[in-house]
Amino acid sequence: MLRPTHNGDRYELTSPTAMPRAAGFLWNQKMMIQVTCRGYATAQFMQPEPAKYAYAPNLEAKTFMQPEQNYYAHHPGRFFYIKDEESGELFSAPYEPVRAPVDSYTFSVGKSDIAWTIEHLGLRIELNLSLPTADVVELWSLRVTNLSGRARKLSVYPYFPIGYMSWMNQSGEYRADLGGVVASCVTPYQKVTDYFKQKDFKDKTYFLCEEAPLAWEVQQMAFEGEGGLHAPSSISAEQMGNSDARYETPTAAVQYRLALAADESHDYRFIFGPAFDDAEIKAVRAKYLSAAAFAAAKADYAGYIAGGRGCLQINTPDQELDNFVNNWLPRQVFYHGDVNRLSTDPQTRNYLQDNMGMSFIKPSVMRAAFLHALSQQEASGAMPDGILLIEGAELKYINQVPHTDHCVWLPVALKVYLDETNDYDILNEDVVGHESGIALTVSERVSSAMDWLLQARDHRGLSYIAQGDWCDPMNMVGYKGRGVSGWLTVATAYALNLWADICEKAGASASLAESAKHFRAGASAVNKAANAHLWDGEWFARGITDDNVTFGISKDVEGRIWLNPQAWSILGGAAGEAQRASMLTQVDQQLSTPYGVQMFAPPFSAMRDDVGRVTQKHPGSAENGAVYNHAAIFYIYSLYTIGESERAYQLLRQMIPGPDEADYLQRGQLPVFIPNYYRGAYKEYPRTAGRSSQLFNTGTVSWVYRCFIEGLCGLMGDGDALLVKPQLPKHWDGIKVVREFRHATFNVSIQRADVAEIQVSCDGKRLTDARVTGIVAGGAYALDVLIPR
Ligand code: CEZ
Repeated sequence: MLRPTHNGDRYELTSPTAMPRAAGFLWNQKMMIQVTCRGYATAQFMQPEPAKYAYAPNLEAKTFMQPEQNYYAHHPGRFFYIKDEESGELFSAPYEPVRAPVDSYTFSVGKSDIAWTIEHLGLRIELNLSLPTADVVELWSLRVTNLSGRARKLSVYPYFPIGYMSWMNQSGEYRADLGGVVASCVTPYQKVTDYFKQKDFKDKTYFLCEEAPLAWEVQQMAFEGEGGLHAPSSISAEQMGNSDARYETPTAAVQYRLALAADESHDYRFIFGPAFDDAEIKAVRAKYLSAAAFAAAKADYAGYIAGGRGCLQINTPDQELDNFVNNWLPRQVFYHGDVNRLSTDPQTRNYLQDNMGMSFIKPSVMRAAFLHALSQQEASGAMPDGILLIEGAELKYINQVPHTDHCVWLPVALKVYLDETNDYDILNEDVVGHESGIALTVSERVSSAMDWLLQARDHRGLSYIAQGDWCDPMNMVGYKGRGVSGWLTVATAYALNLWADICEKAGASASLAESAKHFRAGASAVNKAANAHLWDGEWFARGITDDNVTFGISKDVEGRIWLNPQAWSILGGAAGEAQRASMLTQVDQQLSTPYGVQMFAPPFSAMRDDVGRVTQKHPGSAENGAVYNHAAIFYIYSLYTIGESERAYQLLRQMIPGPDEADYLQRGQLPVFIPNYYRGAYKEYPRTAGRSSQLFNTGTVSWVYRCFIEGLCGLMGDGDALLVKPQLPKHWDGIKVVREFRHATFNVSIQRADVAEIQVSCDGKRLTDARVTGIVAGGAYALDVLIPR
């Protein structure tokens, strides 16, 4: 039912009903589209804020990409009806809206295209969606092949609903001069100032046909008639009625008559997207709407996606795992670092972690992003809630709510970059403040951010939370100005220690040595405070509210134990060995599920107004006790840092759907990305536990990649060396790895053997310790690594 194909380049699903929300996604620097196996689509483009060109049938609020998108009959999608003109039989590809059971069905997600092959009524329908690299336009091709061995008479109807564009002005018509349907609207507004902001918006949606159709419907009501979407009246009729839409909901549906001899096939091409005016539509047609232009655009786009290939190929006893890590994981890491979730003001923590992942793919992108983020640091040393990426961008939505954790992510992201590149020169780079105009070096700025964290603490030495920390919706713990975050406290210690490490490594200057001492001392004070006020006996508490109530502790009935304080107390050093042992046991007992580890448990069943809106989310969804993968990967990473390889690997594997069929069905997702969460509430709601959010925007993936590279394979940069410290799960005897590092290629074989400690040979020569030095760019090295049984 489900399998990787084309040497891992594609992933196929052969049922439209087994996992109805299974989807693939494509993006370029201006747009993204997620399409389900059944044909529903969610697309947005940047102008410069995210906008739509195919709308829901009712007015949609502007919002971020949602988890667990609700698809309904009139949801935007891309559909193709096929009618047998002789028998009157009807079906649609990929599957919606007719939902006719078909003879065979394949949904095939590629890295740079999404395709379907459907066979029914003696016909084969092949659909393909691709994007160009730099324009906002969907490239659709359709091939109809007659497999029936006799001549056939068909009608073929692409149907691309456009939806409710605007309450002010919307219309649509077939434009013979442009060769397709063009719908127009005025993006609704009320403030005069918005007129000036919006007057250059691409308020037209076009659907262009390479071959002129016989007839069309541009008015949604006329298209459906009394038959509804399953059997639209205009399709039951002999010929479509050539309607237009005049302040009526527009649609793009066209009709072709097609006579096919036995074994004959016919190709169609269509383009769909937004435009400002007719001239732009004409230009996009000339640029893309031909067989040759499609082929060229596809090749170019495939090259662009291949640019995000990553630095690791693994060959382990688990082929499904290899497939994900070698093919899909770096693609998702690249997506995040390349386009920052297509936002103009990414949350600072997201921006830093998404770019952190680029250290493994295109380190120069991470470098530039890091400097850019620092240029927006406030005079106090604080980092803003979001990073503005373009002139005129504004902090919106969640970025208008004060969160106190943003500084933490600076040394976290920087550490990954430095280990991967050894580019310590970045520390001396001048960064001019975007508002102040003052130039400070990177190390001065990071130090000032660390000092900000040190002072943003209460009399007990615990970190204020304001209206949120990493957990966005934890907005009422500290809104009165007193509440503190247990996670942020131990995370502050981690950040300070990391920065102290970096200062020490950077060495030479007396002032860096001084900073290292200062922040090391700070970290230890913070950890002391954490232990004095947050240790609950078997684990660390999540925080203390404005009214001095400690929560996330054994006596809580809901939200009793949270993952983040445990994970980061391991990383930051607050937890001693005995504490770690009891925390790990409690996490195993209270938070583990077959789909990964829950962010906390038990989930909240009702509002707790001294914690905040996180408690109002549905139990087991998102931050309310889901297997929230970002939190899970922090924990996994922390496990690798203390050599807990077994636990780490088990959880890492559980983050990827599969490999058995029951697991795929429960998650409902193809293993082509990691979603931001799987439903939790495993004890309370087992029926829905494990279900994927299908949301591919998540800070998780850069950490997952890091865990595979530095944790499992143990091939991590350290100064001018490559450190070799694999942590394979017990049931593996060995693996093979190709690791690109510092422009050299390492072919690594890792094997269990009768050795007491790790032994590394490089090109046949035994190394005295497990570090490869003297790496030459362009070189190729063979590493033989023996690890204890
Ligand atoms: O957004 C993510 C944030 O982008 O939630 C994470 C946070 O660390 C990321 O920076 C954990 O809270 O506002 C909400 O309630 C949303 O649910 C967001 O918290 C969440 C969304 O899933 C968006 O991707």
